[in-house]
Amino acid sequence: MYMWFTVLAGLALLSLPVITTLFPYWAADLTYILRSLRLGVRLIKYKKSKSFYSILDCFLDAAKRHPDKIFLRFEGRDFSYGDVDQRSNKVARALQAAARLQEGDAVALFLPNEPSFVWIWLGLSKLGCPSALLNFNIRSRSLLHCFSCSGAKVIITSPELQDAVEEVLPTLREQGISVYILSDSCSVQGIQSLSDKISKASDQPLSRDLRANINIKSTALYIYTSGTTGSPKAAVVTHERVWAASFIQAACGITADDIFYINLPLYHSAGFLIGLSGAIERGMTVVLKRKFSASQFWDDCRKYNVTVVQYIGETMRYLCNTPKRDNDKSHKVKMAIGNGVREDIWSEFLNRFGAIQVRELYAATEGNIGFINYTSKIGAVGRLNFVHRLFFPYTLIKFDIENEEPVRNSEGLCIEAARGETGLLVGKITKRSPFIGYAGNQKQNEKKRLHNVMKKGDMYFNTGDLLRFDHENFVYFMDRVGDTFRWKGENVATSEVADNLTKAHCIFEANVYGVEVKGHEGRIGMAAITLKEGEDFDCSDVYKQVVDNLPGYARPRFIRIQPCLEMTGTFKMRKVRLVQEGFDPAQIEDRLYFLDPERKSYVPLTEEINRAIASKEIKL
Ligand SMILES: *[C@@H]1O[C@H](CO)[C@@H](O)[C@H](O)[C@H]1NC(C)=O
Ligand SMILES: *[C@@H]1O[C@H](CO)[C@@H](O)[C@H](O)[C@H]1NC(C)=O
Ligand SMILES: *[C@H]1O[C@H](CO)[C@@H](O)[C@H](O)[C@H]1NC(C)=O
Repeated sequence: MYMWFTVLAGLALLSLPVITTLFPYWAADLTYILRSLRLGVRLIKYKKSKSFYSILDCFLDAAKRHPDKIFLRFEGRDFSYGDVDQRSNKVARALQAAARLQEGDAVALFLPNEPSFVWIWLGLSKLGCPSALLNFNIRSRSLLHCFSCSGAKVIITSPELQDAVEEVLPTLREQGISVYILSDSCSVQGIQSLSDKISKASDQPLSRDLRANINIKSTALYIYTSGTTGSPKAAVVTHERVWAASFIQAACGITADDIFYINLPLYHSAGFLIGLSGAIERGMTVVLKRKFSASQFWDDCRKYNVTVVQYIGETMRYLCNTPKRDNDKSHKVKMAIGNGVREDIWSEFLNRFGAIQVRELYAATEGNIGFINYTSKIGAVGRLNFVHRLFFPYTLIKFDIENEEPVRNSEGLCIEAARGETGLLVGKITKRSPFIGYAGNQKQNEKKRLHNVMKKGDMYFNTGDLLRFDHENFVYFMDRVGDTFRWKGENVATSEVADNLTKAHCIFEANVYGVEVKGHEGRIGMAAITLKEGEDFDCSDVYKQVVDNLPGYARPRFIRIQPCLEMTGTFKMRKVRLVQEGFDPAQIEDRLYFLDPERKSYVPLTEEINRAIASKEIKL
């Protein structure tokens, strides 16, 4: 394989001008292929090696190599690699003694984004215990649900989350769960202090024998899906998956000298796997934030000489919405890694903050397929690449939006979508690209598997995402299945409509969805929006924007103005409640508008209009 590529590279160099004209992206393709191959070879080495080399071992090596190098910078305090190593030894010893943890016992972390998150996870790894990374925003039943999915018998929390834990404490105690809190003492019965035990414990290294049975297929973490639709599920993340995600920084060309800014929650795969684990893999310095702050973002980058930042969902839009400043372009940030940025914001971001390479990724925590946009194509989430496809076979199949299932031919097999056509992304489940699934949720696991896709008897992972491949091999994310809706027999991609809406000068954010109307097939377009500061809703401008750019069936007939949009912890918009609430002015306190083609404008949605819609006097 390697030799073959050397030959290919040689040929390419010989005929550089020709190749560049014919294949404008060849250099980026080749760099990426070579980097990926190198990383692939490393992963194979880890898989084959007798004593398994985990991300923890990688951290220990880094701590040995450069104990004094700063690993974490947080709110004015610095923690070196050596320091974090010792702290995690103390954690491991304290928990070993107090909770009698054994290799393989899962432990739930219910912690804010603080450095202690990192050394507690490392300490648990030293005992061979997987961590379940609970979202610190969840409460009560949702918290119990997520906790019990992981099968953990121990939960570790911090004083600022004590109230949330106390709320579910009776149930935890009934189930015999041990609860530890990061404080020196705790007077609540059923919650044990942990900080005092950690400070008393020895910082001597722990024996590798404690985790002798961990291998590349063992569970390293439980990471929860964001729950944009329904309750969160615990995705099982194996050590193999941790490695694969940790390589993303390397694949993007990030080095040990870079400084990485983590402003995303550590309980999510972007912050934890791509950010933190990737930083350990590189042996670099991380600037950790308690939470994302648009107003502090660039000042932090300047203060700490940050070179790589992460973004997710709407955060890039928030950065673009901050007041313009003279020093917008003075910083050392050269790369942004993330996912979910829309085309308009991407361009605005580059204009405003300078030539930053944006590495838009497409991947799901539990999925078996991912893309990186490693060229400089605005809007694309990645590129088709035959090597990638050879190792990780995937395809786009035709999808029936109305019935929410793949289209099948007379033999019962799925049909590949044409180039340029939107289809459902499915990844073949193989030994190399397994689907590990969710903890304790066989029904959900089965729902994500598709059988008889290209051949009888094959099996694919259903990503639930609609993508499009263009003729130049660029990959575009279109929508989530379930977000796209049908109206008048046409499919409406909500993300496209939202992009068009935010072009109107008064609209800041738009969350587009389809709502049912009595007596009509399908769902009609509706948008919940927020307005830019100091702007009022401009009925005729928004009307013009919508009518000039969107076909009739895709135009949001209803607009709901909200003070803020409901987001998940990872800055994705929630739609479920909005869809349920529909457009009844008697039920909704927010201002509602209706697109009135006769008045050529949006008009306030009155009871009268609502009645006329119900009685079909107004035709939709
Ligand atoms: C950032 O870089 C400048 C110039 O290279 C250096 O003087 C400064 O000390 C650095 N700041 C930090 C926080 O490392
Ligand atoms: C606006 O909608 C049209 C039609 O769906 C689409 O082709 C176009 O890409 C959208 N514009 C933006 C900026 O997304
Ligand atoms: C994708 O395109 C943008 C456009 O600027 C580019 O800057 C970026 O580097 C590309 N993304 C990736 C992943 O390389």
